[in-house]
This record gives sequence, C-alpha cells and structure tokens, in this order.
Amino acid sequence: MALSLVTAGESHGRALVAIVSGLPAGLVLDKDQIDADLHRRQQGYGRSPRQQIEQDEVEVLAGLRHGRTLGTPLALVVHNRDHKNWEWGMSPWPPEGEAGGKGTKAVTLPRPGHADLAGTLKYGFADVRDVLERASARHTAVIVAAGAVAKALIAKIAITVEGRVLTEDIEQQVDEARADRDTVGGIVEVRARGVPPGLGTYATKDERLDARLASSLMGTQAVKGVEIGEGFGLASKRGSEAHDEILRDERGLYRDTNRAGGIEGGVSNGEEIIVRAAMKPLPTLMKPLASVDLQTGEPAQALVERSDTAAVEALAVVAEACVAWELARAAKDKFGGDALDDLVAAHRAYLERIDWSPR
Ligand code: EPS
Repeated sequence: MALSLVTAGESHGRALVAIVSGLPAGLVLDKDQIDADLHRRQQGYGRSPRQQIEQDEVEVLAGLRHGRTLGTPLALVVHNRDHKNWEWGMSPWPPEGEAGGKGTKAVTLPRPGHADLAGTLKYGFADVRDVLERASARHTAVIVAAGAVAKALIAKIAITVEGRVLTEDIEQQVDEARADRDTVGGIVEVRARGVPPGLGTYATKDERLDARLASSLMGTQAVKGVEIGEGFGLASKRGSEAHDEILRDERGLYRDTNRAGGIEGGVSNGEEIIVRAAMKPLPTLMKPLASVDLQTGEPAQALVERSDTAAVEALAVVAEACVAWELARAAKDKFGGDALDDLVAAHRAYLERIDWSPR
C-alpha cells in the first residue's frame, strides 16, 4: 500500500489533523523526536507573537500502540492553543450565545499576495476568514509532524534529510524590515544523504521524484520557486559542463560532481539529493498595500493583522519534512513491505544487487 497523507485543520480552529496511511507495522516512533521538529519549526528570527501562544506537540489518536505503528492509519493531531480566543469565531457549528473573542467580524479587505481574494471569489464567501484560515501557514505544523514520522521510516534504510536557510544576514534583514513595518522572504535548501539510486521513476510524470519534490515544496505556503541541483543555473551551461560524469571505484558507481542534485530522469541516481525553495515575503504587512473592500467595492487598505516578519527558518524545517515525506513515499513504492522488517530486507537485497554503496 502506498504511503499517503491527508490533512485537515484551520489556523484558529481546534486542531490540525493528519492521517498517514500505508506505514509499515513495527516502526518505533518517539514522541520527543516529533515534538522536537515541531519546536524547531516554531523557532527562527522574525516569527509572530502567535508563536508565544502555541507550544506545538503531537497527539496520536490512532495507529500506534506502545510506540509502534500497527500498519493501520496513523492519526496525528496538533492542537491550536490560540483556539480558546476564537471559540465563537471559529465554532464549527452555528455559535451559541453572545459573540465574543476573535473572528466575530467579517474580514472584507483581501491582502495582496495571500489567497484571500482568489479564494473568496472562487468559493463565493462573504468573509475572507473562510479562506485565510485554511490557507494559513499554520498548516505546516502538521506537515512537520508527518515529516518526522517519515524521517523515522527512512532512517531505517539509512537516509537522512537536513534543511537549512541559505539567505545571508537574515536577522539583519528582519530587523530592517520590521522597522519599516515590512516583511522578507528567503531561500532554503534541503539535502538528503544515503538515498540509493532508483527512487522515483521516469515512467509517469507524477511519479518522477523531482516532480514530487517540486510539488510538495511548491504546495507549501509562500514558496514561489523550486530548483533541483543547479536548477536554473543549468540553463546557461553547455552540456559538457552541465552533466555529472559517471565514475567507478571499489565502492561502486559514483559521480564527482552533482549538478543534477541527485536526480536524473526523475529517478534518484545515488548522489546527494539537493533541493532549494524560494519563499516570497509574507503578505500580511503592518504597512498595508492597496486593496478593495469587497463589501463596498471601494478602494481600501489590506487587512492588518498580527503576522510574522519572516518565516524562512521555519520553511527550512517544513521543507525538510516535505523532502523526507516524498523520499519515504518513493522508498515505500520501491521496497514495499507491510512490516518494517520486510521493507528493510528488500532495501538490503536491492543494495546487494546494484553496483553502488552509500558514501
Ligand atoms: C499566518 C499568520 C500568523 C502566523 C501563522 C501563519 O498567525 P496568526 O494569524 O494567528 O497571527 O503565526 O503561523 C502559525 C501560526 C504557525 O504556527 O506557523 C498566516 O497567515 O499564514
């Protein structure tokens, strides 16, 4: 069974939920490890005061017994502590009693750069909040929880994944932007080591590993560009300078350059996987941009709300989770296994067959 992930949840609703299916039975999960990634995602310079309200931790509702996966759907929950301030405003059922707390007044001032306007038009909503609650990057908390599970799985076949920020002087940029009541974006990179050749396939577009990585990263809030290996840089190189020559020593086949970022023809080639994502500046500005009041049709200024000045350090953690998830999915496709031991044994047998070993 293929690994799959479904999520639900709004930014100020009760909780974010992820259901992970297709995990093999017998994988040991460590709550502290999942919580550590949730904590990492909340760090970083330039986050909003919302992060002082939230202290994300995972709750498991199903699929795990005594710390081991059962091979059944795993249900993960990350609660929104801020929900206590939004109980009326985000009530799933028609709210009872006096309106109180946050979210009681309709938002009618869409923010340029957010999903606000396009989402409101698409679904016919009268309140932009009906869009922004789900479009919010708060959603990434539960992606990170699922990514931590994926990391535990791929660790069993010696794959490790690490995300980091490439943008320089991010703290200074944040300070300057905050002083100007503005926001900044940035670039993150994820590297995965120990990935054997053969994850993903050229057979169909949507099973290409690079397509899956790009889709997962591009599907993350505020990401506007993704590149694999030297990506856009390859376009201005000659073929003789762009490709990674094939070499062999006593440990098997290898390359001594990696411009392809570890993927050729949509298939991992045994080199380090290198993926970068570019994040746009966050769209909620304290010094708002021009907008239109959707109720009156009159020119107005966009919604001003508590917001992050930057979340690029958080994106590094989220991107790491996305890459881990896609590698786990591709590994499950390749090695199968209802029981973890079967997956590990299939991986071992495969490495015995091919002329490659991890470096
Ligand atoms: C977000 C707006 C802010 C961020 C939020 C993403 O939340 P709020 O509207 O409650 O101030 O803090 O991110 C998180 C809560 C999080 O945990 O990452 C947005 O509009 O995308």
